[in-house]
Amino acid sequence: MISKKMEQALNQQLNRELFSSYLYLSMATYFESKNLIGMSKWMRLQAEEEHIHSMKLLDFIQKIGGRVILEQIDKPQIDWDSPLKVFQETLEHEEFITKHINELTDLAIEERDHSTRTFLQWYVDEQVEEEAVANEIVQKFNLIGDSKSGLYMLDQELGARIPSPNTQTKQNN
Ligand code: OFO
Repeated sequence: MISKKMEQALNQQLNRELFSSYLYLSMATYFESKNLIGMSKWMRLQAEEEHIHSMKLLDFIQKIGGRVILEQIDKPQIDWDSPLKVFQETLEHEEFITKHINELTDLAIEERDHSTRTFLQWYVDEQVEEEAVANEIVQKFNLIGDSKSGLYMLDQELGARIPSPNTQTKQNN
């Protein structure tokens, strides 16, 4: 049992997670066009994880007796001034998502909807991770400054990313 207000708010978050996936896919193609293959791989994985975040929401809305409404997904930005700008925007985007997850949690508490509140805890924890990782990469960019060899090494490092064990789909959990 879920209120209409909560159902609508979860559907809006579903759209945000789908947009996140779309945005990171766009960033992956930007990196690919700059021959930063490691960063492109990092962003593709990020896009896949966001897709999983959206599927978890979709499954939950249905499980709790709500109706999933798929809305239009906004067109993401396609170009950036520099690789650093991409990760700065990633951090800003994750802060924006955190704000909405917090608002959703507030609504669940206000409505005494304990199952949704418990469900949202996964996203609360995930956002801590998302912001920390994006912030760490921005700090690394700041350390290397304009160094081309630093950029090359960071590209190698980010290309070594493996899928997070924290992203399980309905099929494998
Ligand atoms: Fe779904 O965590 Fe990023 O946006």
